[in-house]
Amino acid sequence: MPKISRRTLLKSAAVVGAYGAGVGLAGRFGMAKAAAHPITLEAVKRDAVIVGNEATHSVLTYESAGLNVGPMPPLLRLTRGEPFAAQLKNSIDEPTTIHWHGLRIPNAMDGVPFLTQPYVYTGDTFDYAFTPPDAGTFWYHPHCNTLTQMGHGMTGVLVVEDPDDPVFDAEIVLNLRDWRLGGDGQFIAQFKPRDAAKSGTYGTVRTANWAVEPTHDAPAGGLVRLRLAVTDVTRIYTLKLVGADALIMAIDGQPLPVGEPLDTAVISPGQRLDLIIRMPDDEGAIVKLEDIRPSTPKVVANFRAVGTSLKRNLGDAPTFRPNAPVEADFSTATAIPLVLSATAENAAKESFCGSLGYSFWAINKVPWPGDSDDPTAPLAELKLGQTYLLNMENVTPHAHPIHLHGMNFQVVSSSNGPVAPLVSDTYLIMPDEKVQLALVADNLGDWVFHCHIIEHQKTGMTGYFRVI
Ligand SMILES: [Cu+2]
Repeated sequence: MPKISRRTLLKSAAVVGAYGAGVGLAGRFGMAKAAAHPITLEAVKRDAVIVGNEATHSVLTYESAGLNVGPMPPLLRLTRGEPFAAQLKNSIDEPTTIHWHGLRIPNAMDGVPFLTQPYVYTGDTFDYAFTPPDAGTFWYHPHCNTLTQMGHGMTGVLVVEDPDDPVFDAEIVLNLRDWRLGGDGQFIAQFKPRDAAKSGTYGTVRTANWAVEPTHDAPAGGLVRLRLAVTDVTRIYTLKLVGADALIMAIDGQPLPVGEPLDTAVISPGQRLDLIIRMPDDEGAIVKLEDIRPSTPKVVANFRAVGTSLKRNLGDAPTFRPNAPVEADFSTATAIPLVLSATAENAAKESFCGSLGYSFWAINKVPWPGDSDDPTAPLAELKLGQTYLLNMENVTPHAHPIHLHGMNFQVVSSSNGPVAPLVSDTYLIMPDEKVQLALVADNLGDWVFHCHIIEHQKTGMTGYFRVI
């Protein structure tokens, strides 16, 4: 990480005018109407106990008065259609920003250095303000030196409530992530180049809400809404629930038309899952949420039935109000080929936003050179309101959770078999898979499109679309 000088600040300030086609253009999503009372999210470095009794040094997190429960970034609760405002205060020793993952908000609020906003330097602030158009489970994280900043803790869950959300007997929100810690509880190297060139470098300690195998109490015989967000930089989970039945109600914040019985669910970095669990009737019974990928089950979290059974029926769980559909016009759609590949290994350009020093991956043969004030050309220029078909092909032997900022797509078809017409912002494309995603370019600006295995993102598997 190079030192950032004030001279660089002035240089980057000079190109502020180029940022954010969203500035002054309300678009269909609108800027926040009346200013909401802003919360403060202060990026801080501190000690925190993650595993055992010893404090881990150099943990990075967000602090917000009255909202934190422990050292984890606070769970933010917004309301669909109501203005939200947060002032980022940077108290860590390098630049940062906040990206609001999965929220369809104006480009100027998207938090990507150079493409949508300037760096927020140490000691500086940045005011985010927007009105979330969709309800669901989302999350937030930096988009600067992300492997370090996210790897050291800066990943928080964000819930957008709908005033019409059905009420359940309990709600539990879990932030699923790993840590790269050595036996002494201190951070070890965040990645290994040979792993970055494969499926990524896995954490050594798994947590849910920054706790190893936590147990949460829930009413016996009750219906519990479980919101899960995978905020890890690498790990893909295959989740299974042992000891209770559950319905999948929403994927990536988007409600399903009807709840689907949970068998196993694959959920990758960037993705979210909303479940309704029917807790056992017997007081003290334990339900286990397990990760069975690749084979030996690992406990992610436990849920303990407490009290006298409420005797609910899972079949009575009400569905959620849908978010806006992707209104694709297939008759006028333009196809955009997107080939995800490895690239000839070479050194990446130095980047203020943290280069890993390698380039292993590419989209359409172009490895992202790193965040800079001279980025590569967009993957494509999209016309506002037009429908596009992203014909994405993974010619690598690894899975990639590909994330699009600012807009949703609809899954149309896959070479791997029948697909549900899911609406999402993140698609886990498997090795050798070809998938077709329909996208309506309904939000102006430059929108990043990248793999959410952060080592892949940072070593080339990144690009952006420009909506004009
Ligand atoms: Cu990837």
